[in-house]
Amino acid sequence: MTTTPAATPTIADLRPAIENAGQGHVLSFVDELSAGELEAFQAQLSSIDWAELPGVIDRYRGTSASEAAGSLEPPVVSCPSGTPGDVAVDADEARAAGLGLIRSGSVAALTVAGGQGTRLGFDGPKGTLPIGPASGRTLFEVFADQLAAASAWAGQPNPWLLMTSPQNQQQTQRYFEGRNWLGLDREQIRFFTQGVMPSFCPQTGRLLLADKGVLATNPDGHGGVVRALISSGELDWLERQGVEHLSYFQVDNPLVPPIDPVFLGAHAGAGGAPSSGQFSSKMVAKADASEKVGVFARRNGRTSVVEYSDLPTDIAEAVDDHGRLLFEAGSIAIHAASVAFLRSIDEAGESALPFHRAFKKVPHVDLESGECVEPTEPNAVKLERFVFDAIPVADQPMVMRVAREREFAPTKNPTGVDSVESAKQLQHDRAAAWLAAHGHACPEGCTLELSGQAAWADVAGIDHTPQATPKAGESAVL
Ligand code: UD2
Repeated sequence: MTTTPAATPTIADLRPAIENAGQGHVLSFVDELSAGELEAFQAQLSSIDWAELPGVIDRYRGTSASEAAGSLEPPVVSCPSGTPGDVAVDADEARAAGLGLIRSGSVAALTVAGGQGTRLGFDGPKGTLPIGPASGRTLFEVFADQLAAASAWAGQPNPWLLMTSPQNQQQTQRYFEGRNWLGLDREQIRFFTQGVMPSFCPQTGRLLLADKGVLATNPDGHGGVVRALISSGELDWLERQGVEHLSYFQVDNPLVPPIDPVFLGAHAGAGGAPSSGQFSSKMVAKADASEKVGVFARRNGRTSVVEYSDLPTDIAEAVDDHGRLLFEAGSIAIHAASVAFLRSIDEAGESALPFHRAFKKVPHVDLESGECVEPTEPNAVKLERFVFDAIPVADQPMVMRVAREREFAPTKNPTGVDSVESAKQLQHDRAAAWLAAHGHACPEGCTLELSGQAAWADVAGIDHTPQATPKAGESAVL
């Protein structure tokens, strides 16, 4: 049976709601649009919640760009490797429980991949960036290979959900199609697209036009993942499949274990971990006070992440009696979340996931002249949600310490700190350490990388023999 798609509302249908929201000016040029432009504009306008918009704009029009840090205390940290001061977690018990969840199909991986490679000078979705130091594999391929190994071990395909943005949705999907789904089952991979928020003028609260028939918008942040999972029907789908937990990670970290049994087991409360199984996170000790990662802290008794740009320097630099940073618990943006918790977060709406605002330069159409204006100063408010704002809403959110050199290689810049170069070096270093742990030295001048199988075996605690024993000067995928 075929169904007729609901017709997009026309400008005449939309006009009353837009005018009631005080935004009638966005229709100033509709008479000049071609049929195609008009159709696209109508689709964009009908995706906006015009009833909710005036309230949101009023709440976020203020001029302060950073949120108050409030009174902060260090968080409770759990640790499977026994760091003094942390809550000890039995790694073997946690791993066994996590493997059980993976084998029973209760776990899906979730990558937030809405970002472009622009900051890296790379033209395309960030996940399509070549990153493997020995293989040249892309970020997506590195994750896919580990998921393939985990699925082969589990005897069933653990789903992989990828959140794209309207900007990179088509390109991302075409990339996977063109590469035979990176060796995974087609059915295993599920794309969904995040929403956008319109940019507005902080003085007048008016929306800006990027073109005569296009609102200026931006992706609604990785916190948009909760709404997008629901509006796309993916959360319903996960529930139907019996998936209970999502293993969440960012697209820009080639060292992340996409599915980590110890972490997932501890998240579910195994091994003595203090966790309600709603929302858990990994942390590494910050490299130094100025490292650009959010920190875990207790604010009004609730565990939270304070983004680095909102953390006052004196707090970032404060040390304890041993000279250790008081707020050393850096967020590496790896989380586990239960499907049920994400649904409850969406129901709580803005009180659970508030917007964060940024003041940006947004080119726009001048309403008088119809010309495009390139601002020289920030002229617009952009709103985004952050997924880590869900943490204080959870009953007993776990923060687990992990080894930076095994799990964190952020790829933000073309060279220098947190760059493509450093991410390649860190992957090599990790592979060399793994080779040494398997009784082989790393010969002079080698470039090494862990295969998906070796990386999965490592986190799953399974024996794995190196696929190759490299010779001096060689590149090898172990
Ligand atoms: C993020 C964290 C920072 C630290 C760091 C670790 C925030 C605000 N900061 O910094 O505390 O944990 O990562 O590397 O999260 N994304 C989307 N849609 C969006 C926006 C972002 O999918 O609308 C994805 C993006 O593709 C990437 C990730 O979210 O995978 C991180 O986004 P970012 O680059 O804005 O955050 P960053 O690196 O400044």
